[in-house]
Amino acid sequence: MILSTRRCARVLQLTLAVIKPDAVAHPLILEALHQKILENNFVIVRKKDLIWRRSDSERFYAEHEGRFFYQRLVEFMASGPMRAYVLAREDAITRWRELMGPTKVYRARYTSPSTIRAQYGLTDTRNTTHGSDSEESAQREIAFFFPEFSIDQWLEKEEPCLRVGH
Ligand code: IDP
Repeated sequence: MILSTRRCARVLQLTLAVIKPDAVAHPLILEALHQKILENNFVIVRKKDLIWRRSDSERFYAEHEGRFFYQRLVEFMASGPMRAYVLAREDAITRWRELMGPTKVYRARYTSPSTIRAQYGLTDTRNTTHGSDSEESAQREIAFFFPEFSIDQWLEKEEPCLRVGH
């Protein structure tokens, strides 16, 4: 499995996590989300702040083209700075999605009030965070945000187990 390694006694998995423009716009929320990543024992493998062009937004969310929220979504995601992370830990993909909570903020508030989207989300579109939903999408999305990052090289050369918990 390309996104996991068993070398370090525990199985580490990579995921892409993104803090969306609505949350980056508020320094205290950005800081709270960064702390949440650390408190949940993710290794921050890579991190970058970036701003998308609309064309980036359209490419990333191409699967949603035609949905009623698509235009709103692509405009929003290109509306200001974002912060992207490559994160590693055991079950990173599931764990980050659990922390985010349901896509729709109203549902998150009702069913999972302690999740990120319930606590900080503004609307169903402005819902604070993105997280990959499978190993295949993590691989594709990491390459989209971090084209200079080689997963194979990271698995081969770096020793993430030494940094778990930092
Ligand atoms: P996810 O982000 O939880 O994986 P997706 O269904 O992949 O959910 O949707 C991508 C993004 O599109 C969401 O995070 C949200 O910003 C936006 N979105 C999804 N569904 C709706 C909706 O019903 N109304 C408005 N925006 C939506």
